[in-house]
Amino acid sequence: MDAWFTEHHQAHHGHGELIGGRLVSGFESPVRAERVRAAFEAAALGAVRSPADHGLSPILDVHDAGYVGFLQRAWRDWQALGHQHPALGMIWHAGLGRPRVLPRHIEGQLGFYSLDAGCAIVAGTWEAAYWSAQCALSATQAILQGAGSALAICRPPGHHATADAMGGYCYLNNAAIAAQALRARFARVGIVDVDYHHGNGTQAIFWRRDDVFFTSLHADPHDDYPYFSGHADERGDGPGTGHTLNLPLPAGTQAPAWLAALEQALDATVQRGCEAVVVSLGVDTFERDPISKFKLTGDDYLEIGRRLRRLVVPMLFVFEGGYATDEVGANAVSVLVGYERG
Ligand code: SP5
Ligand code: ZN
Repeated sequence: MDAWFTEHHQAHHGHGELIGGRLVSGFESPVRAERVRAAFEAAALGAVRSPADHGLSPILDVHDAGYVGFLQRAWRDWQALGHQHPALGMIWHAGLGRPRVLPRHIEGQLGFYSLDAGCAIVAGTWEAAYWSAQCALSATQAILQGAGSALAICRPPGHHATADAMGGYCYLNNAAIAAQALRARFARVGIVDVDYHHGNGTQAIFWRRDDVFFTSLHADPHDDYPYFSGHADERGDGPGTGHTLNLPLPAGTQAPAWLAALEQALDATVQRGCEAVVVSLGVDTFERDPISKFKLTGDDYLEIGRRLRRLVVPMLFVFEGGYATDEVGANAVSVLVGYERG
């Protein structure tokens, strides 16, 4: 299995988020991707490659053109006001639900295009988000050309970004962009989201579609981010009804209950006839993750990889969350080792 990685991710850094009314330094830091790359190299699973430039077109197959344009020019517009500090989304949000009219002012646009206060924009945010998506697209290309598996070491992550809004450290939805691109060859694509948080952005993107099956194991939204989606009764709408499966789990969940839920997710993925699968690979389910409340251990990640082998279809791993910087590389790569070597 080869991996795709680029140092462009380093252009996005140094922002914080509002937690308890205070700006806290960012958990979503550049060292995370570096650790995954280093662990992948140490495991000698395959080559680490630089992504090709697949352009904007596959991004616009998933994302709203107005939103993408905003991401491209937001830092410039913000700087034009004389600001040096990061532009923080949602400081002027109009409330839940979609505002009707896009404001002209950059402050208003930051609110319009944000789901929450977890996404700041710095000078290199667009560069990093664009190349993160290109990593996913290059790994997708390998799958389309016949590879059995591939890893996209994406940073920033993607699964909280909707078609037209950023949220939860995510700007472009790498997993959704990959799944959409996989549709060029595979009639039915599955997305198995194992990040600690519900993949609300991915769910929203495929909510009304029956060609991409989305299933997610995550913290119960009664108790944890993203709070407003991920309940078990959310199953898709219209033609997409039954093509979303949410498996919320309580705080303190350990491997036996988590793996039992994974089996349900995999059963459903097989049952829907998915011909290729994208794994939204967050390892913030780890017992020592600083923002999460599940209790998976390092060894459990090997077992997750072994269980995924049951899906005998091409599998694309897209890196998402995981904030225990000392262990994030080993944990993510353990999933791949379990998958490749059993
Ligand atoms: C991709 C991804 O994993 N995004 C996660 C976004 C989570 N945002 C909310 C974080 C709230 C953390 N609150 C707990 C603080 C513990 N000191
Ligand atoms: Zn997460």
